[in-house]
Amino acid sequence: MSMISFRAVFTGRAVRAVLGGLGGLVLWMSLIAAPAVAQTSGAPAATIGMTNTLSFTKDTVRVEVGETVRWKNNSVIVHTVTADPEEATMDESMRLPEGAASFHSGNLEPDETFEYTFETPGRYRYFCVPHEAAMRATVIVEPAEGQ
Ligand SMILES: [Cu+2]
Repeated sequence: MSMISFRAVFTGRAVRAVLGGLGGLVLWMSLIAAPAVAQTSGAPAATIGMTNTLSFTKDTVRVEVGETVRWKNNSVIVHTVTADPEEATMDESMRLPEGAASFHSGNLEPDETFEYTFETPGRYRYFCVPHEAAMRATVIVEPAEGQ
């Protein structure tokens, strides 16, 4: 056996060993993760962070009617998730689709989360009350599959 073919065989075995190990790890992780998924039957379709640099981590997310978006304050300052004309001081900071309900998280302290389930399709432009001029983003809600 030449050195080259020996190496190829050895490498093949090493790769299989690593893949086998990964397979076990993935299986183990899926076993660990399964109960958590089952507990939160309304698991969010999208998760958006809120940062120290006054931004939402995703400018735009797309979900379907009936799906939930979760926001998490990953920063050390208070933020809100707001699409409520009563809270807005600028016309351009928010927009709701026709017939859609408004929403407002109230103040979210560091590490707090807010979830909202969208029941009306359309484009939602929302903002953070303390940082209204800078901190805005969009959720696009599409009709549920089959509608
Ligand atoms: Cu903010």
